Amino acid sequence: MRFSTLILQVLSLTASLGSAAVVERRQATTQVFKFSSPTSAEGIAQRSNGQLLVSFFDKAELWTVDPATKKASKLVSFTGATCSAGIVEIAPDVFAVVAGQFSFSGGNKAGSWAIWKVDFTSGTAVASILKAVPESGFFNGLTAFDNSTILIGDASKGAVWRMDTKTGAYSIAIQDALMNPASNAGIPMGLDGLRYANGTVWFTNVSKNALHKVSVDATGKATGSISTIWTNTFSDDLWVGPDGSAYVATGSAGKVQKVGVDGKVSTVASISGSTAVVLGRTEADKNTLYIVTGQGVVASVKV
Ligand SMILES: *[C@@H]1O[C@H](CO)[C@@H](O)[C@H](O)[C@H]1NC(C)=O
Ligand SMILES: *[C@@H]1O[C@H](CO)[C@@H](O)[C@H](O)[C@H]1NC(C)=O
Ligand SMILES: CC(=O)N[C@H]1CO[C@H](CO)[C@@H](O)[C@@H]1O
Repeated sequence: MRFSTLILQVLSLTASLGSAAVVERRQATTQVFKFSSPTSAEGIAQRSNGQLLVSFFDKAELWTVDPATKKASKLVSFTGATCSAGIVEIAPDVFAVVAGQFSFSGGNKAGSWAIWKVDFTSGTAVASILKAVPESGFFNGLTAFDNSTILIGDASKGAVWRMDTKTGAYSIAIQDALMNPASNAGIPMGLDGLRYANGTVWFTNVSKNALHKVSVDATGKATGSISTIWTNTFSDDLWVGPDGSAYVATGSAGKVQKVGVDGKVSTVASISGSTAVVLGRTEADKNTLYIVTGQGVVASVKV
């Protein structure tokens, strides 16, 4: 997500003041593609065939980017929505995508958010609404939980919803003050990045420069207290790799941070405005981290 210039300045000042303890091992990234319109890339996922999927904060569209040919094309316009966000695979080559009504000029429309289904199994992208959620505040993050459940981050309610991907049944799994927007947030967003892996829910608070994690049970409810990894670096969406390392997009902080299995934080890429990351899933790119930015860049870096 992208904040106003004033907020960005404040956040990058905070980030630069707070990053002294971080191990610096940043690498330049390689540009895969650059969007000119829409531009605020917000979510990224990869299909099993290697094609990337990209969503946009400034437009409710899903695009595909081929990392080999460096070409992109639009797959879906989510009708009735102006903004799209988290993307996650819910069955082989079937993806769920967050879409709803937000714009930088008009703000967020609570209750407008839905989870869409984009099904590639027929050979083309077929989009339909999986479930509209009238109780939604401001959906953004999205992660797989088990093979029939997703978790959805609600940035204004400060909550994680769980949804059954077969029935669309949903309820709040976790709600905590650490997920609330800061009282002075330029856009009323708290919980932004959301990723479940191996019994742990990782989340960021985008208006509080914070990364947290919490252990959860089989229903997605927290089983212990929430722990804090940092509170000094602007934090957007994140990915957790197969070895348990987390990779976090840090927007105006200008880098992608890795939280190793040992808890050590290091910098794996230098890039401005990163909003989301995903680790490649094919044999050829399993060590490649793909990054999207609020300026329309899709980039890659070896990790
Ligand atoms: C889904 O998970 C359940 C329990 O973990 C398992 O029994 C079932 O086989 C899985 N179904 C699919 C389609 O993977
Ligand atoms: C998963 O969690 C268990 C228990 O906390 C831990 O021992 C294991 O190393 C973790 N595996 C990964 C891949 O993170
Ligand atoms: C500005 C703000 O609200 N900061 C909070 C961020 O979250 C940490 C805990 O993760 C709090 O200690 C800070 O007060």
